Amino acid sequence: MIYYQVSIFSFVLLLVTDITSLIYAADQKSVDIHLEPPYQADRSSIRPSISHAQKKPKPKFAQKMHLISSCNGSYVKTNGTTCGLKEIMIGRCYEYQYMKYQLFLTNQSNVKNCTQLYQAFESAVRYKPYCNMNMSTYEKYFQLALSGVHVINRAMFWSGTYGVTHAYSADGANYITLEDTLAAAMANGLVWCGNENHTDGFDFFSCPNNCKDNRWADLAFWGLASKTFAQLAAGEIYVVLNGSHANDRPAFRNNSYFSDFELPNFRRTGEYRVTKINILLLHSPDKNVTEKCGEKSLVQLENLILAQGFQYACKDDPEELILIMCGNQWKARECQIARHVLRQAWDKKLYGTSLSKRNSHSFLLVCLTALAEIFFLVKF
Ligand code: N1C
Repeated sequence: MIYYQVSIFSFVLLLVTDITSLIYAADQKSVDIHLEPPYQADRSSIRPSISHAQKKPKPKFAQKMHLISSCNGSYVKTNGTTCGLKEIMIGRCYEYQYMKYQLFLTNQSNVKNCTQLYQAFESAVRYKPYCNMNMSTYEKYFQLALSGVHVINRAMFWSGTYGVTHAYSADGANYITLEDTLAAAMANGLVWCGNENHTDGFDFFSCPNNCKDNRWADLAFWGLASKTFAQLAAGEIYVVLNGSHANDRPAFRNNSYFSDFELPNFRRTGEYRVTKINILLLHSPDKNVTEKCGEKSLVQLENLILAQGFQYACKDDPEELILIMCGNQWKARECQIARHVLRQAWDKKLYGTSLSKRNSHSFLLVCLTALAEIFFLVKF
């Protein structure tokens, strides 16, 4: 009888342990950091656009919606200009200057007039057909927003590593990415397009995001943003690339924003020239390594960089970036040892001794209980 009770107790114990670890595993999955950029409605890819024949026809109710503004108090999700575009952009400009970077405490002369900035943006786009845009459409806006700005030794570029790079740059606290500049922060994640027939001058229902006859329209804002940011970078700069792309996609590829708008625009002369380009090549936990420093597309990139007269360095997986990758994928095979060593170091910091041994004892106890259970179930 006692054996029977012991078996039932052990069985329940194991079941509870199992369920807890399942819940825990599910929790972990939901917070994975991804190397790829998240979906961004505002930035068109440089890759060949989808042919118009492939596009789905608009549903009928959509045609009617076009007649009314979706921003009349009752919010309706559309593919058009973001409701409150003006207020959001001006608000972000104030927040950026007076809260985030606290410019009022430092360089007074560099504070921008937010209303004037928004007006430069608006006059480039309002009442203007989206597909007529080109790479000079937003020139005035970028000139105003970024005049007098130089990013020295802290500019960070990336390709195929959006999540990790932005976790690492930490909103400009460690490094500065394009999104950490005022010009890009004001527009990041927003959608807009002009419409000459609409009373507001914006189309709040639908914005095209690929113009069949003018690829520059899709690149007008973010292409120029990338180019301008590259021109502001000075000293040593950092580029985070992905060396574990699937389908043989190279870490450095033609037709990317980085290759088309950033690399050709780094300054080679003058006080604010770029001196050295540091490549940080990442390999995602649990994914295959497709390229390392000194291989394939990295050789091509090195040659381009040296030909432009910059120094070149490449490092595979700097430790601080491994920690960021493992931070949210710590179940990955490559992260297990790091996790164990960290636990020991932290236990030592907290308790002056490692608890890991104690943890492994309790694990042993669970295993023994399980064995005992099997033994008694078989026997009785
Ligand atoms: O085409 P990519 O990378 O080489 O572009 C990355 C490069 C960065 O250095 C940024 O300065 O260009 C800039 N940039 C962005 O800041 C950005 N945010 C979001 C380029 N693209 C950006 N996105 C979206 O990611 C956009 O939709 C575009 O198509 C992808 C490009 O990502 P990529 O191929 O990884």
